[in-house]
Amino acid sequence: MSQAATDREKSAKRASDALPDETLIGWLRDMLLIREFENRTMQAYQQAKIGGFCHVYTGQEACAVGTIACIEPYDPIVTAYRDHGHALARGMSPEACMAEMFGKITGCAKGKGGSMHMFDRPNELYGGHGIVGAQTPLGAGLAFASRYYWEVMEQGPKKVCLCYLGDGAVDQGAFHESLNLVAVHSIPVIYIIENNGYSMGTAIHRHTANHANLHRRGETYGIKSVFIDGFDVRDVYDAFKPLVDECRDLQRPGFVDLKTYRYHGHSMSDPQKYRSKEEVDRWKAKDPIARMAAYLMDERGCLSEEEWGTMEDEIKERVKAAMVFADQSPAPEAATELASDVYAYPIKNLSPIETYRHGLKNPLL
Ligand SMILES: Cc1ncc(C[n+]2csc(CCOP(=O)(O)OP(=O)(O)O)c2C)c(N)n1
Ligand SMILES: [Mg+2]
Repeated sequence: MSQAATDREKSAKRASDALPDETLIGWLRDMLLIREFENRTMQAYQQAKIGGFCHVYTGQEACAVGTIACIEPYDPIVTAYRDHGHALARGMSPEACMAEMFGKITGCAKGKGGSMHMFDRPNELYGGHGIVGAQTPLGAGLAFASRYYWEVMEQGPKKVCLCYLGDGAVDQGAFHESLNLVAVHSIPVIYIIENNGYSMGTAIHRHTANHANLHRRGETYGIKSVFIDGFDVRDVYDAFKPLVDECRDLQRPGFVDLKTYRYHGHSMSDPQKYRSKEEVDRWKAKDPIARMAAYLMDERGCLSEEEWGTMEDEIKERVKAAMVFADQSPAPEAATELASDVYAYPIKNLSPIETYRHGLKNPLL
């Protein structure tokens, strides 16, 4: 370790101060990649290259990047439908992510999941789920399996699962049942509420009691719970890392109220009548990417203006290449691929019961 690095470690006031420059620059690059990726996603949607529901992550980049920086590559994660940022931060290639939205065979789910269902087994990403709160029992299950493998089967390392959900999911019954179960059985999952203040067009104070103290929801179940500023990637890392380490070590659950904001509408068609432009601008003024770039350039002094410009150019090129790849990739073959690995019944308008009544043979059986 160089003298400068040793000195920095000694004088570190916060955990992220002691990390190498490259790590922090990597966070900035990852956040920028997500921002640019989402800009191009919106364009492609407007050009009708992407169909179905589509929710962009712009504004929330520090949440996925900061939390994923705290875990190991073997730790499972699961999230809701606003999932492009998690997929990219977890290591999915922009090509696989964009091709999925274009409905192409080269997408992470062979083009059959789309924007809401990013899935990446090698990177331990288990979706992408469209039903609000549906991923919360799945997070409990993934974490239970991890603990079972480590403790009972004596296989693999101690893991911790990250389960992300929106503020709109905190009143779902399945979520409360999950909190109860993971507390009773000491299951190592951390529920991360990406609290962007809105559930579609409904502000959190209109649907959630004691919304200003969301972390109390976790405490009620005896789960260690923290509030974190999700607009500062360093704060996310510094506050989240000790929680991850403790939950992994003690094989216990955790709960985070991660305060953030989304810059664009809920999905691609949202006139946003429920909030003012001034409100959006107030949040944009605290932008997590601009904030991190300024910190690295002006305070930490490890990034020059020129390097920042080069990074922006490189990311633009990187995403442009992913767009070309997605555009040029083939669609799934209708005869062989389209109806495989999906829950669709291939005989149009006939359910299995009707098929039985009509005496038809189910080609899947
Ligand atoms: C069980 C269920 N109810 C309603 C919906 C319709 N719906 C889709 S997204 C959404 C809002 C969820 O907001 P939040 O959890 O805060 O996530 P965000 O979009 O802010 O990321 C709703 C109500 C749904 N998908 N599932
Ligand atoms: Mg929300």
